[in-house]
Amino acid sequence: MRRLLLLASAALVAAENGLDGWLRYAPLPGASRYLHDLPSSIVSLNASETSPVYVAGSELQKGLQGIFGKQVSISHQNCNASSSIVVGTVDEYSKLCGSSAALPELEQDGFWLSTKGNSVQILGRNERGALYGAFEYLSMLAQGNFSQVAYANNPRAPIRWVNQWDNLDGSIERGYGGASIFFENGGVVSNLTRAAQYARLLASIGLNAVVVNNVNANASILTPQNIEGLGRIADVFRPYGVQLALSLNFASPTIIGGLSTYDPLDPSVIAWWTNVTDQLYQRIPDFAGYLVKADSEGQPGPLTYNRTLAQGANLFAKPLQPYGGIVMFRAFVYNQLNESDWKADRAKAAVEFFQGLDGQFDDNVVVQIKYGPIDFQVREPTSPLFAHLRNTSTAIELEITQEYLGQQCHLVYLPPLWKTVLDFDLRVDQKPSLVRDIITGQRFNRTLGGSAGVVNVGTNTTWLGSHLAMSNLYAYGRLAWDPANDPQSVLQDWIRLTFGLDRSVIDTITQMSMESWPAYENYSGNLGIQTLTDILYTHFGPNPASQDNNGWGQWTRADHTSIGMDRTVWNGTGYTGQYPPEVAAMYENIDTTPDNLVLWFHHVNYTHRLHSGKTVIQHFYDAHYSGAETAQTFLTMWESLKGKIDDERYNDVHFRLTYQAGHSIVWRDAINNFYFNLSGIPDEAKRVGNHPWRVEAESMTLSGYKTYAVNPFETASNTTAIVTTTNSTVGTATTKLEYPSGTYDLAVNYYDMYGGKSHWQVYLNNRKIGEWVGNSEDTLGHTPSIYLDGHSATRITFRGVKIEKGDELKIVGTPDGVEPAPLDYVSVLPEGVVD
Ligand code: GCV
Repeated sequence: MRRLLLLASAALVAAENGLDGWLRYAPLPGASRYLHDLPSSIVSLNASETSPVYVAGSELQKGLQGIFGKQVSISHQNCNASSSIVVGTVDEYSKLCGSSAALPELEQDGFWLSTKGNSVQILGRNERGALYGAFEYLSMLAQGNFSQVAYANNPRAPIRWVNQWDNLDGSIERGYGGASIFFENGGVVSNLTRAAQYARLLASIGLNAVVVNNVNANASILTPQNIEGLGRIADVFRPYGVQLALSLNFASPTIIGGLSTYDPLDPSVIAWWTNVTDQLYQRIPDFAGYLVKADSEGQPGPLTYNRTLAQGANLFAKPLQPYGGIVMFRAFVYNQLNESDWKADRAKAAVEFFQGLDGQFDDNVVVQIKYGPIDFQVREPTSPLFAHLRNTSTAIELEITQEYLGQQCHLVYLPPLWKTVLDFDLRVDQKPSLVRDIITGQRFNRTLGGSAGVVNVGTNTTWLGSHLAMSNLYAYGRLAWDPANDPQSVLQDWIRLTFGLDRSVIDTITQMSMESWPAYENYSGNLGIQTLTDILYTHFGPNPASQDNNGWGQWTRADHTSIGMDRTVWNGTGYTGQYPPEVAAMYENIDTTPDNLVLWFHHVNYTHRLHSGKTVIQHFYDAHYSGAETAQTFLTMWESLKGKIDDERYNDVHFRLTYQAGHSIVWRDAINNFYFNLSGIPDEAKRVGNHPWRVEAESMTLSGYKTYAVNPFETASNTTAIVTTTNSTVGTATTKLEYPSGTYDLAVNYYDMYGGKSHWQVYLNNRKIGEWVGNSEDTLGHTPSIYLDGHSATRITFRGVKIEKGDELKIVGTPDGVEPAPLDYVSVLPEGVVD
């Protein structure tokens, strides 16, 4: 019988910095009454300290201590002791403790968990399976779930990998949580404590390998000194059942090997890679394999020598094969294109490069495919390549790091986005063909397959740079284990483990998180047009024009009358024809294309009416207002939790949600201004370009400030901001406020660039009501921008300011470095107005 602890809200808890993630083992209020029902000893069936079974014993001990304050001893024999937790492999159990005949068949990494009274059995098919079982049991206890259970739990796929894009100098490509925990100054860091802690977190959600270096790989990762360093990382991973894998630079034989070629069929190249692989296995016997980005974005590959991508992949597969290693070969291969060619389409590239190669890859090659055909956009249709590789193993590549989705400065819970692809039915051969069944190997009878998640944790104690972003990592693991898992129920497990069992905490964070991806899509790129972020710079703030007039192929083809990519077969790029017939027919016809992807597949007038009844342009306007409005509510929802979450995490999250509320307005206005300017079609609700509660900085009385035409124009209200006249002049902007007397929120929109930390002060009738510093380069965890633009544009709000009609508002800006204390506008907001 399931017994779920219903708990009164926990009193204020001690400050937490996030380092333990969801493995806090926080005391369970009121749990003392269950103490006598708990096991009083642990039997871990392996006494070797580096074995996952040993670690499982220690975790169980730590968990019982933390959650219940109960001290429990560990032994390594006596497995039939009553009131104990026995943890080990099935084989070891049979050997030491008698028969395990009653157990169901387990698959690799699977486990059996049974709780009967105070006797608990956790048996893995292998050692890490036992550790996974221990973490599952602890997860139940930490959530106050004392159910009696007896079940087997097997992963749906063997590949449950994490990709880190860490560089040897310690920087991380698209990382927003600090520097690398693995590398610095060209080699492996000496202190690997964080690497071990990371492995612990990953193991607790069933993830089993980490590619530790960037796919844009530096060949010197393979020097003898670095192999030794990698060996040390593998040593700290091993007790958690986490294997190490490496990204390779295809041209390594020429870069560090002294060869004159990297042709994959050249015997000297084959010998070179065989030798490197042997060396790696000598130091790291459980080395997981290689990840290869070849012939993509300037990375070298087999095409240089007119060899196929399959020949390139097999070059690595062969030396790995005797050791059981795997090659993850990325399908992210494309060329620059010319937009004046109506039929050119980057989305077609992966299928064009790979479809003819199906069946030519060695069995230990897995083609790693990004969820959509472009690049981790806010919404993409499922990559059609999943339908083409029937005789090749595949894995889906997801991005936990929020490269195009707010870079951990916006709350965006990603699993609902991932599920649009995992649950998509490609209808291969007119049969059910869910992507999740393809990647797990079930649909095409492949033994390999699974998921790769780009995570990019760093040295920040929050790992990803934001406490709430950790739900994405947790959920990634749970979905890699079983892609049929439900995003909301996984999320709620994470909330209980991370923030406790208070009902209002669970409900509030659930609501915010589940609304976050739709909100982000609403205030960034709608209807399948892609994120509309600046694809030529930081991938963070708005810049719709950056999509077009370049060779990257992320085009919108927006002009004065129309927008969208025509990807039909009859009139466009022919991309729809890459899907199996039923799906192709759905997307080929605009009447059967869902609204949320209409601009991905069709080029239409702004006045085209959607299934919803709205025109495209009005949908843009409405969605942007609604998305930004929802983002304001995240902050107020979070504030309702004050006192229920420790101050350290409460304040940190509060800071980020405040930022998001402001930046969502920057997004809203930039995109709306851009398309209003382009189309000339007014907003039916008269909001766009009409801001009754704003005072433009350029219309204030200026001293030491001058006007500045912002580029892109749409990222400034009225296209203009003000900056100090020199980098050392203090600027003053003054105005009389002519609003009816009352209490308002006073919002100031400004630009916080890197390269300086300007200081602003706000006065009302010469009484200072607030001040702030432009230090987002330190606080946001991502590189903002050196310009006044949609990345640096931000807002600060002073709440509940009493204003009399005719009061004088003065803002004093002191520049710093190259940052000229830029200001865009002031909003005087009555309650409930978001302007
Ligand atoms: C690691 C996008 C990202 C790059 C990334 C690349 C890839 O283009 O912006 O930072 O490179 O994808 O996935 O290889």
